[in-house]
Amino acid sequence: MVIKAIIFDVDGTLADTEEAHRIAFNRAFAENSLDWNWDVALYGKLLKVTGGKERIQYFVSDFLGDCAKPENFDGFVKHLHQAKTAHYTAMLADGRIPLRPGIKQLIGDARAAGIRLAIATTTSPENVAGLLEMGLGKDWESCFAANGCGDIVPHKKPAPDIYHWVLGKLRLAPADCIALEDSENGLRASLAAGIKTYITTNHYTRGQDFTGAAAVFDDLNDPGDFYHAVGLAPPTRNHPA
Ligand code: XBP
Ligand code: MG
Repeated sequence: MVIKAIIFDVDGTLADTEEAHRIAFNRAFAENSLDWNWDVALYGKLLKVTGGKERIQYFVSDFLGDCAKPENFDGFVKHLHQAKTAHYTAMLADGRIPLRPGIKQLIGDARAAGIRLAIATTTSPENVAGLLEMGLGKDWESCFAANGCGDIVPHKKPAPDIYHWVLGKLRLAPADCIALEDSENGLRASLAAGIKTYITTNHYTRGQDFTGAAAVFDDLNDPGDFYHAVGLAPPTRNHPA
């Protein structure tokens, strides 16, 4: 199999971001005088639902009960999520969320090998831009042939929509690509799109069901294992971390 493109998930894969998301949610709740506090254990449960707006809706309906729903619930959720995104992008701008070890090297080596790169994520576009501008520099967008994120598709992961969107942009068949994901939701999305998928776990996703994954890695600290699994030449050099 000649890989023509690697499609990257963002949160949990390119960077270990969910703790920062969790803190940003809680800051948005506090500044809106809501006594909600998503601790690590609760957030781990709420990650069952992808998309920040959908996650807030899930929390209210399934954890607080519909009685907690304010008037104009959609507008309320949208406002809260905008506040949360402002807190999250501020943390990104402070350089507090680095790319995971091995990611920058993989991106550089894949590009050097002529492999196209793409993004398929449920997070918001401003979050992708903030993370990758800090991690890859101002011209980060030139690294990616397609950037599928947020609300551009009607159904978020585990639905395959975002992967179908990216394949369309790449004008490639699923068999020409591989995906790198961190979660069961992400794996179900990429497999439903017919894409061979590798998993790199984190503390929120370790222990999830990765049935169907081509391989599961704790991390890419030694990308040689990943390179061997996907048929890339071993890393030639360490790209600056
Ligand atoms: C992870 C998600 C996102 C983030 C929060 O996305 O499900 O919702 O948790 O980001 P992925 P937003 O793993 O697909 O990158 O609040 O912007 O949704
Ligand atoms: Mg993810």
